[in-house]
Amino acid sequence: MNNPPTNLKNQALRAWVDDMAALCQPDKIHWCDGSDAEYDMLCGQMVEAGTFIKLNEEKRPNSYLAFSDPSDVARVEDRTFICSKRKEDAGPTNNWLDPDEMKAKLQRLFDGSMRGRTMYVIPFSMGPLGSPIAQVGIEITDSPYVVTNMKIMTRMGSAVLDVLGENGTFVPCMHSVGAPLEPGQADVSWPCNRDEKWIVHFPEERSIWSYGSGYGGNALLGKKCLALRIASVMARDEGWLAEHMLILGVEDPDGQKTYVAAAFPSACGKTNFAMLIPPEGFDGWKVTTVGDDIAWIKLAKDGKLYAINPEAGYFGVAPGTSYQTNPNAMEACRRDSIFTNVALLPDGDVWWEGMTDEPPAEATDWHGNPWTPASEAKAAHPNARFTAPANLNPAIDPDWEKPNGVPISAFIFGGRRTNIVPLVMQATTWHHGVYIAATMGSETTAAAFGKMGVVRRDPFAMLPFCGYHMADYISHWLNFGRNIPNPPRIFAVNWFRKDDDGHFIWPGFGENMRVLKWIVDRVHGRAYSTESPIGWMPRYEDLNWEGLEFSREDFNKLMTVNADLWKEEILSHDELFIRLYDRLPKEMIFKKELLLSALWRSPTHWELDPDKVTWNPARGG
Ligand code: TSX
Ligand code: MN
Repeated sequence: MNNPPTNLKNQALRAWVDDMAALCQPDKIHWCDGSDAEYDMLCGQMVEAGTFIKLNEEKRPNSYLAFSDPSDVARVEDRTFICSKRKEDAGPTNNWLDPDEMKAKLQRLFDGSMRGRTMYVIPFSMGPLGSPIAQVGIEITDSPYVVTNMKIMTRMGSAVLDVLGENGTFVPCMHSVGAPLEPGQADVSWPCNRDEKWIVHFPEERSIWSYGSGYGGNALLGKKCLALRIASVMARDEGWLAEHMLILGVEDPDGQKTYVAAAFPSACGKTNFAMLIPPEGFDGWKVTTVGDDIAWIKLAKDGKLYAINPEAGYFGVAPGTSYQTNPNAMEACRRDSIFTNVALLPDGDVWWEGMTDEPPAEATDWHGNPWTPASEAKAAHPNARFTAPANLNPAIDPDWEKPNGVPISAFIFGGRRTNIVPLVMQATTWHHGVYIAATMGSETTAAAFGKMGVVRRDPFAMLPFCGYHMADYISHWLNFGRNIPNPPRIFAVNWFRKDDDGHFIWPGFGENMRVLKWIVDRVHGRAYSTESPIGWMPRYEDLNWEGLEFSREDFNKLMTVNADLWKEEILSHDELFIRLYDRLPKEMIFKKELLLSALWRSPTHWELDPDKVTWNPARGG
């Protein structure tokens, strides 16, 4: 029943697979070799089983569509646990259960959980094969959907066993959809467990157990579970960074290349920014993608930071993606891709809200029901995804698979804020940058996430992805900075400020290049900036406006720092700080006090000239 490949030399892996097979009692064990033949075979099987619909070979070559169970459409944060030995080490922002109790529970759940199914063993590398920054994981799963997605999203298969060798270490990633089949029981197209889902991490032993879901980050365990939650623990222990960041390269007309890494919470258009196309007025400038979601960053002997993208594909949100908003992503999923919960067109192609100006006359929605533009429900689920190979992105960086990574010159942190936060500013120091990142927030957009327009703090965009105490994470960033001789500059951006009529002031998308250029120019000492109470800011004349009509007045609307509102903003940081109180580094408190001091203005001035309580770059300090 168990036929391990001949290049399996790792006894620990052999023993673990034997143990898990005994526990889960699958009908068969399949060791994935990662070949195209294996991929085609599994896709064919899933077409047979009704999990996959083969898309039109002319319109969408070698591509498939899956509709998930309606109970299984997103990451389940309330079912996600960090089971460190001590609750304090998971911190107040993570769910926690005692690891021994959790293991007992998992043993019960996984006991016979794969009956009637095939157990797949997926060797995968997060990062280029053999890269000194990469990590090996082994995912055991009973989902062929997971296998095919892991083939796109990671370096997967036989070659990973060679990298692992006899004594290499790997992160064991145990996954079951939690839907065993009795003899003769017919399968469903999207097996999962509607009653129970568990996404569990054991940070001390660096292992992952996931039960009950077949969707995205719940099931493709290399991504959020390994590359962020477990890797963040490794990074803390070993002195590097595992970040929820895109990595992009900016090439200027002289051919000079500058790499930046940027963190945004969800729904801020991270993938769009990673694949930005410079607008009119930027002849000779080029933006290239290294990664769109995760960065692993190490300090090298030359004193610079080098980053790799541990992934090999994009698991991107489909709705809103179009040839207008992100042509490179559209090209990446032109072929060889898997779509989940988008709509099916009569011609065998896919569609989703925002893909075209005009909706199609008819489609099959993600529930599998007939859909027309008159239908009340959406055709695609708002969290519908494409799984696309990174090397199909026309803007892929030539060095995206460089084993030692690319040098990072700046960090950018962004959020979705309709007022108060300016378009762009630069932190004055590393610890100021850490403060900005620690207190970054995004306004809620969908009613599903609670009240509209409420700011949710999401430190470093890592709140759902940090495998330990968030205050220790902030300390780790401060510590890390202490060892860098000439650290990357840190910037904050906000594409989402609105005017009094509720309209976005900034056009965003490709026009963000104007901000990116200023950031790159600042890094190289080529751009001017002026001191505001909350950071360094460009004046109107410090950005390139060629090819865009954007007035000085509108720029001032984007950049105005209202002292009253900013004092409230900074006082509201206390809500987060009190939550993290017992381990919060003192720098955060000191910085908060200093920022408040900088915002203080003489009340007599306020009375004489209310305008003096606001600062904008036109007037300078
Ligand atoms: O991704 C976005 N970016 C970053 C692009 C590099 N989005 C989409 C966010 C949801 C995922 C944006 N939305 C951006 C942005 O910069 N800005 C906005 C807001 C906005 C939306 C529409 C328009 C302008 C701004 N204009 C028109 O629709 C014509
Ligand atoms: Mn992400």
